[in-house]
Amino acid sequence: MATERTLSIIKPDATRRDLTGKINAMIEGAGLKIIAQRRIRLTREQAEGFYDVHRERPFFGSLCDFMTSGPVVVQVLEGDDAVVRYREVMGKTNPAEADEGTIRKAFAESIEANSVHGSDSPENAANEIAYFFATVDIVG
Ligand code: RTP
Ligand code: MG
Repeated sequence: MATERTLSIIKPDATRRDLTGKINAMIEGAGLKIIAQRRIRLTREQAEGFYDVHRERPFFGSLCDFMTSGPVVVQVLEGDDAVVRYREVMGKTNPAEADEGTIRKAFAESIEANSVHGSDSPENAANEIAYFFATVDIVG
């Protein structure tokens, strides 16, 4: 198994309900180390840039509205197969389809307000981590 890093975002629906600690406990309980973390308010430009791959999707505008509606917590997670492992811990995009024990099953409000983001490949993880963190601020 390869040690990997992935980018996590605790989304505004979760920070609004003060779920950061509970979500972090699930992340750490799954064997993933939180090696960088910052609470920020995304600008419209940052949200649109981050979700640029979804620009043509019908939900793009609504997604950027949601992601700028409150604070988010951006994090770098490290562990064995971190990209896939974290997506397992997150659960399916639509919480109605998410497995028991996953973050989205426990906390997500809807397919959009689904509490967490996780990178979907090691390549995207590297780009997404660099979008929010300087190398010096990641302490593995
Ligand atoms: P994420 O990127 O946030 O980790 O989630 P994901 O891979 O499971 O889902 P993705 O297809 O990449 O979609 C990104 C985010 O857009 C919102 N979404 N809304 N209204 C809709 O049908 C819809 N579909 C997706 C969700 O917030 C999703 O996480
Ligand atoms: Mg995605």
